[in-house]
Amino acid sequence: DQIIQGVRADLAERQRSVSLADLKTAVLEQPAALNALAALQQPGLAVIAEVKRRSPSKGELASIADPAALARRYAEGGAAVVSVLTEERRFSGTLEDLDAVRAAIDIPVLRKDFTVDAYQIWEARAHGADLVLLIVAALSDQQLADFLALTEELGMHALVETHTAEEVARALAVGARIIGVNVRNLKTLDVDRDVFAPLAAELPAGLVVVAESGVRDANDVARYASEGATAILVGEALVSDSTPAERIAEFRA
Ligand code: IGP
Repeated sequence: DQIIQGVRADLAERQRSVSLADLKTAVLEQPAALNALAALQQPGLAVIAEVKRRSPSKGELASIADPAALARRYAEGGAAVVSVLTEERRFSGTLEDLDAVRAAIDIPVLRKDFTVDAYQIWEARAHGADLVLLIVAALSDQQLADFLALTEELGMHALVETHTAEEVARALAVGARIIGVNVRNLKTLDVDRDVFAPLAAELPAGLVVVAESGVRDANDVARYASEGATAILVGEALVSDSTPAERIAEFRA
């Protein structure tokens, strides 16, 4: 659809300025990826705290002058992972934001983008990411399997995002170990928290189950946790809070 078209156009431009061979060289110079799976499996509810400047549904969420400072607050509050949106057209994210966050903290970092090409996985690792997002709805089974394999070859993990029972089945079939249920429908952008429970119920124990989107307060967190979430991914509520570290600590309590 439209989002993906924009992502592909921006990708084509980056591919013209930075070759895959250049990225592979940069990957060799990176320290090894941090173990995001282990970070997400620590006891208690894990929080993935997102650096998100704007969203297509709500427009500008916060003017984030210093993504590194925000990421440090997230880490202080006890986030397991910091997510950085790098999609430019809809979310005003950049790879510079990813670089700044990577340099600021020593916990795993998720490069959050619409992955449609292996180039983006090399790019994520070249910029220090430990985890990438794979959205099942945007990929064929073959792409999903190939991208997951490449992610693991590069020492990273993948957050495999679903929104329907069919997508959950596809995520399980490729052996995803970190499965997200996004309660936001990416076509209509509507948030429906009732989407989470029935899909979480399909997931075998032992996986990391991430409730994505629509977390407003501790009540939402408690509900997702009671429905089987072992982790939550929170953007808007944290970027628009004046004390994000305290808010994360409250979510984990
Ligand atoms: C965060 P929220 O409602 O807390 O700001 O949502 C996250 O779930 C959302 O940013 C997201 C997303 C995505 C963004 C989930 N999946 C895929 C872009 C692409």
